[in-house]
Amino acid sequence: LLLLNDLRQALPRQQLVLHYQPIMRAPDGPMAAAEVLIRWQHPQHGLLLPEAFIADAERAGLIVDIGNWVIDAACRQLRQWLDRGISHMRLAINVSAIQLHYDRLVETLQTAVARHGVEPSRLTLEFTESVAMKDPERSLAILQRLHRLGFRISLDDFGTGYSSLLYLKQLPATELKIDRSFVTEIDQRAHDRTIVSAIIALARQLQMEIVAEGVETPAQKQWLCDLGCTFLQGYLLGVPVPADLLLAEGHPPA
Ligand code: G
Ligand code: G
Ligand code: NA
Ligand code: MN
Repeated sequence: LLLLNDLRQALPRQQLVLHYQPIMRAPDGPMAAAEVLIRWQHPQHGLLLPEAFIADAERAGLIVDIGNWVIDAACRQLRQWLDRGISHMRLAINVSAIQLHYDRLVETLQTAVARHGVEPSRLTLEFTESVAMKDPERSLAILQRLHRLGFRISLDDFGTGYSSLLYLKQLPATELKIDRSFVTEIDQRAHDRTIVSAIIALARQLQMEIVAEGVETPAQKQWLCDLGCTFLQGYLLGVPVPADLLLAEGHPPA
């Protein structure tokens, strides 16, 4: 409850910050994009991860304002990278169910890309299956609108939700992200390899790119590449870092 009062002040007090985690082209780069991950620099509790406050933000009706800030701040950062000649840079932004059903999401996104002069195709919007399955008809209509405007659509945590394949077929997704629960033991369990291989086959047939998340070891990476994964994300390739460290020496190159 105490945190919730603080959370209301987090935006006006400029305590929210964005970290960026590289998404690398398999097997060895270059960086294709970065996922935008929000953090809260709390004056007493230090740097808080989203699991400490996003659910509260949703319940308290703060997630739309926070989400709008994320979109604008991410576009501003992208513009800075583009101005510095990092011409291939893209960002992936997480969008929660409440944001998707907020009637001005499309407008907010259009305003942000126009303000900062970035093409919509430089933004990938990450939705989970459960987000898309909440009011499926309406979600589909919004996603189709975003897709027509040129935004890229990614289905996050794929395989953990309960969307039907029929629904998947209609989704204008450009990308599937294989949930890290299928990656963690991929080098030990033939069963997990079978599932990942099936997801990749499905994505290929539907002409979607495949991002594996939670890649932590060289053995996991090797299996994912052998199975045909096109992009990799995880601590092995790069942890989430502030913007100025993403492209710094020792971190994945531009
Ligand atoms: O950053 P971390 O690695 O702890 O992310 C945990 C979860 O928080 C992820 O599921 C991610 O989708 C979610 N998340 C991170 N940043 C944002 C954000 O800007 N908006 C929303 N809605 N969720 C986010
Ligand atoms: O998919 P989603 O957006 O929910 O997940 C992003 C979350 O995954 C973030 O909290 C990020 O910090 C975390 N993450 C990124 N790479 C790794 C990894 O290699 N291992 C683990 N355990 N978590 C990771
Ligand atoms: Na995500
Ligand atoms: Mn995910």
